[in-house]
Amino acid sequence: MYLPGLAQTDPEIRDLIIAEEKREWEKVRLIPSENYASSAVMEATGSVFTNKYSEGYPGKRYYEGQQLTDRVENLAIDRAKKIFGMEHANVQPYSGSPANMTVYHALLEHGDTIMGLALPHGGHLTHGWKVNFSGKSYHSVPYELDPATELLNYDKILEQAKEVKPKLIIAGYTAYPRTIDFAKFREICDAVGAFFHADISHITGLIIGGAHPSPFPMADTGTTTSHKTLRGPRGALIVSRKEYAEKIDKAIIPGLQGGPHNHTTAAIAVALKEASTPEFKQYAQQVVRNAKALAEELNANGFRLVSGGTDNHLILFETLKSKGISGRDAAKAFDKAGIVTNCNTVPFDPSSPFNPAGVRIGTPAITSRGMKEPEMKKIGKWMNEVIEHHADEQVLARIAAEVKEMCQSFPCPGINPGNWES
Ligand code: DSN
Repeated sequence: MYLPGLAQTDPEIRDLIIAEEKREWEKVRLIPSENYASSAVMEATGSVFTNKYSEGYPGKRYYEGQQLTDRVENLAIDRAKKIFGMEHANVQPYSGSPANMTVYHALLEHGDTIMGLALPHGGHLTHGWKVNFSGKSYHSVPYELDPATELLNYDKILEQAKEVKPKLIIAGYTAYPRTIDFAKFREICDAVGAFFHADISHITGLIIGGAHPSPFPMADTGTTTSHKTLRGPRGALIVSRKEYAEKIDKAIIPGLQGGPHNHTTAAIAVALKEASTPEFKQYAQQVVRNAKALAEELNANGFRLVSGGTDNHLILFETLKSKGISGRDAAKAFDKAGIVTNCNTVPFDPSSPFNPAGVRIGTPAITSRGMKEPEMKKIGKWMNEVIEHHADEQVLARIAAEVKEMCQSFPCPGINPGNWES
């Protein structure tokens, strides 16, 4: 019997878990922030370390019984420092937003000026967007992409930084398909005396695998979630220069959080170990090759790609003007056809973030299944067919069946269909 504890206690949740495993197996999952965690990561996440409280840090805890949690956390810290080449790591943030909050709390006073990319241009809520704590507690002056190229314009960012004199500048995005020149950000920060914070949540795996330049050790601080291209559990970590270590640690506890999630810490350690293998390097390179192949196919089918293409794991395309369908309606039609995406604003999009003009996709999850360029071509063609027949339920159902058929040949890490019948 699979999931025997749940079968006895809560069959309703057991059924939902199995149904979700089937959904993840049968669909082409293109949300660029999602992935498949390995069985090893899942085992650590579901382990008894969920039972232990351990406020504090290894060797300096408030509760006893930390012989093993200290070893787990030290392993995660050492692996994070080594893989990112930074002097300090804190592996306790509950997720990406608290990780960014911690950095600001450590380095800034409320009311200080910060500069991050505007949300509708691909920045994250916690990079100073007006409805978020980061835009409310700090004086946020977002920078934007260049309207002509839809790229970062480093000269403009420098000009703006000289004018507003931020205390901290954030580089790293959730919907930017191009390479980030982190060295330029270091220069800009040095020119105006600002802290340089890199939020590499989306591209961590690419950085580790050598498929995107690293901001380290140039950046003062860095945050990353652990569940995107890194393929770990839901969680996050912070790395920094040694001089900020104490401030960061104090900002986590007692500043913002209580007990760390030790089961997550264990799984982060596992993910970092997996990411330091040659196989992971190949994975990261293939993620980018797949994104480029998919972008090429979409381009050939008349999709307007923001910035014209991609250098990383992510593609953003406009649908409202170029295909006559809103991003939300397009994403809903893709989903019916077994292709899971999310609608997204595109730069200079006048529509609301809830009903934006574009769609965001990426290749981290499908690459974890072993899909390569030939599958990207098929997916691109299906996506075009979906848009052309978005109101035709029969066509969408036929494509969903074809997608499901293709997916059978590409096993998902962490999921074993043999379990479903037991
Ligand atoms: N929700 C994440 C993403 O999809 O990019 C960012 O936090």
